[in-house]
Amino acid sequence: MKSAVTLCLVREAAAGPFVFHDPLEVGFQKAAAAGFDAVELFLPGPDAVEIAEIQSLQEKHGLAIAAVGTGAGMVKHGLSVTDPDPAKRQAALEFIRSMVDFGARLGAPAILGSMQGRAGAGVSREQARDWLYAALLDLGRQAAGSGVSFIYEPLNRNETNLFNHAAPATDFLHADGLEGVVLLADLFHMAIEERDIADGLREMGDRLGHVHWADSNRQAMGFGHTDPAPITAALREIGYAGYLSAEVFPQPDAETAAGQTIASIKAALG
Ligand code: LER
Ligand code: MN
Repeated sequence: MKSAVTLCLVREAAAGPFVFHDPLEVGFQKAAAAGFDAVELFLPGPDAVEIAEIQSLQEKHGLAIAAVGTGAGMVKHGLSVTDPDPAKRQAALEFIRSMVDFGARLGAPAILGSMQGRAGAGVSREQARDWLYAALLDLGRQAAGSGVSFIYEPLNRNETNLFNHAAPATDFLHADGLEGVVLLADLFHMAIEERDIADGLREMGDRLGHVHWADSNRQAMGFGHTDPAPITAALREIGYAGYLSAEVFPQPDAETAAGQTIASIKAALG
């Protein structure tokens, strides 16, 4: 397993659960200084930064790109793949497609989290799940064609009513054509929703593709009340070899959150 830390350049998400909210160069420098293997990027869109600029920072600081988030499509443009308006659904899909392409050029998968939206406002859960399926089918195939996976993230009940739990989300991904889609286990959402986080990870099994390494209060692991020991045991048991990525608040400050994350990952992996 490898370590990663979130770096956010989206102004509308300045108060969001991302460790670094610095200009790219500073964020890369801080991530490398803290000892991370990779950064997870939360950018305003596919044209916010030149690929060559990111690649040169990667080379300079020895960092991989773990994943790219797509939440800016929601927080900046109010888009989701389950919006009742077909034009907005289409715009959402196009935004995510552009982020899949952007991520693939860096060898990184894109994540569908908040842009999944929710049922309600005249949209049944069945209808919303059908639209989600159609989006994942398209995005999973696009990603596979570019040599990367596509990541779907179940969220807690306050952020979506589509999938809040590991087991039904895993069943959903077994549908025809979704082979290119993997799951994101955000340990903050799972601390709210799962009866047992480790069992949830076992449910995901080989469909687990990414982990947001966060404590129960969305601070760095060790600053809340989640016990990481059974979680890392389950990750080992299912043969997970991906990233443990800190999507947490910069509390009490970014450097302390980053340092605590690295310490918790070292302790967990022994
Ligand atoms: C949102 O709560 C979240 O966990 C993000 O990773 C999704 O964009
Ligand atoms: Mn997350």
